[in-house]
Amino acid sequence: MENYTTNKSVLSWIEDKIALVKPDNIVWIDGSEEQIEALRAEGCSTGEMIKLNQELLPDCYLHRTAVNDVARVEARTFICTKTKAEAGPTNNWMEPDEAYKMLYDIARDSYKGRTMYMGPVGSKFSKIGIELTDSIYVVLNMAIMTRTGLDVLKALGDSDDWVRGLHCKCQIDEEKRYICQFPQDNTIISVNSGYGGNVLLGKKCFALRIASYQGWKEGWQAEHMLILGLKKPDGQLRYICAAFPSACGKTNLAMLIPPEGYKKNGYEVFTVGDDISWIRKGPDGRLYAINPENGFFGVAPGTNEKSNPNALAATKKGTIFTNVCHNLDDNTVWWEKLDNNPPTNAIDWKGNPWDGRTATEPGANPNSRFTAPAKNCPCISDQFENPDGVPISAMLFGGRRAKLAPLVYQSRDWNHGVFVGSIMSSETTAAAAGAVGVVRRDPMAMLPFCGYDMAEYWQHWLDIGKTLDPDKAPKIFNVNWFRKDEDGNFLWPGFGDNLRVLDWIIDRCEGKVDAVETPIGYVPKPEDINLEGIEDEVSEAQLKEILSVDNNLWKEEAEGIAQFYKKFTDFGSKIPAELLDEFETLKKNVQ
Ligand code: GTP
Ligand code: SPV
Ligand code: MN
Repeated sequence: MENYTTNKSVLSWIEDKIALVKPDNIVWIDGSEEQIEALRAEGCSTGEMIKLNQELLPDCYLHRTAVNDVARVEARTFICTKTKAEAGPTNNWMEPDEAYKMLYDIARDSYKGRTMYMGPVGSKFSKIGIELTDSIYVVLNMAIMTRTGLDVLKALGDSDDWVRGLHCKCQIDEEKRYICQFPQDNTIISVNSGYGGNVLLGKKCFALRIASYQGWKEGWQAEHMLILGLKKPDGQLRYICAAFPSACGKTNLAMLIPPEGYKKNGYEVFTVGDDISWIRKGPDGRLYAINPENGFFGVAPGTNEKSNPNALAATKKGTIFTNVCHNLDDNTVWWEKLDNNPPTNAIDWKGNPWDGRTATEPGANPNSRFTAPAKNCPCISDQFENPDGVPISAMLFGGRRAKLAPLVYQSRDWNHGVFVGSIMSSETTAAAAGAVGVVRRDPMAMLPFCGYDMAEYWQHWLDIGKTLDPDKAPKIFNVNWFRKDEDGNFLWPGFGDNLRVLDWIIDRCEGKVDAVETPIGYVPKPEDINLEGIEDEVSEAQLKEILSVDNNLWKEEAEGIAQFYKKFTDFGSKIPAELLDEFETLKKNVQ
């Protein structure tokens, strides 16, 4: 091991963990293509990975997780801070010593007969972590999702500022599945899962839960936000960050294809990130965002040539598919809404024979995913690797609300924007285990990902705002692509047509368009949302409806907000006074 690093904190932590889990073999991941190729071959020889048609899908593989292990497990995710108060009312909490003991008992000897893979992950500019795992699938995914390799160890030098990650796939026992974050020890331990967000420890565990805590201590922010660049006909680029809960449209918005008329006029969208933003103030006083990831772990179902051709193109090489349907006729993959030709000779995500003509169950799991290299994406931004990040003009919050929230509204100022983020709510999706379609509060889309007391997190947002010149601060908006009519049909076509809303948002940021003041903020005048050339007809009446604000519904909403805030006061958390003031204003406004 000393050949790779002489860093004492790294060596002693790893030696400790080797003594705990007792692997038969130990492999350092150096990030080389040869090593990755050898691991793919080994994964295929054991059946862990399935090699797909290499002519149609070069370097692409399929993996199926256990049927009870297909989504993040929020009920089994813990923030292990010294006190319960530090974790706040919205997180599960465990006392760190107790948690370590329980996790080490599960992890003890669990690598016997297995190989331990050790990969340093992270980027030059950002943060460094090392994940120990006994899963080739995890190694291959991490090699796509992060900048992995020995250069990272060199960059770390002798520092002990790195995140320790231990993953034990062990036996898949749901009752012993735990995803534990120890923000005060820069440590993550994940046991008894082999699925995405539970085990790719660089993603939600590090880049959001641990990083949000680091950002709080160090004066920056880790957010569940996409980053896109919007080029307008004037040739200038503006950047937008958007926080939507899991499976609520971040990847789709980040890779948006402008409607024909817009394209002709010179509009273009570039993707900087599709899931996570690290945000800090730049020397010019504006907020800048980087994407700490190197790939996309995207929802497969619903991705198609029309909804998101850029994401689809990104999956054509070097991609790992998880829990999709395997088409045996041509050894490719399929998922619901990929096209209208489901395979007839296939294996479904559970590993059973599947025929699209007669099937009554989906061929792909609703939370099946692709892990695709960011560089494959046809619209990847030329700023993707810029270590300084991109300057943010607007921040968007949004979720799935069938009735309440209008298509778009703008907050009155930063503090009101933070309030709008704090009261976000959305219907749950298949991205997390549990019921789907239930409305729940998900502040800033961070409910499952905030590594400390959410009330302190809101305070952190407000404190950042205080350091910003209001002229330079991003403007904050809320969007809702998911308003439905009485029959349950979406009232807004969404996808590429969302550019019509982004266009208004940028014009608002630049003071180029008026708006209507409502009790909840500023909404567009209907005539300022350009519907020219829209394919799925949106009538004037329909547009008026989705821009409308119903005071009665908002009065009901205020009760929901009061209940949610009460959770904090009951727990002993301190909701910032600014947010309580904003709440009073809202209640007065909707009277
Ligand atoms: P995570 O990776 O879980 O964080 O999800 P995400 O926020 O990146 O969501 P994604 O873009 O993958 O979209 C999830 C689902 O929402 C897919 O089924 C999409 O088809 C659907 N979706 C995305 N954008 C829109 C939209 O504008 N309108 C409608 N109606 N559906 C959308
Ligand atoms: C999400 O659930 O928000 C995801 C997928 O992006 S996972 O990596 O599983 O968290
Ligand atoms: Mn996500």
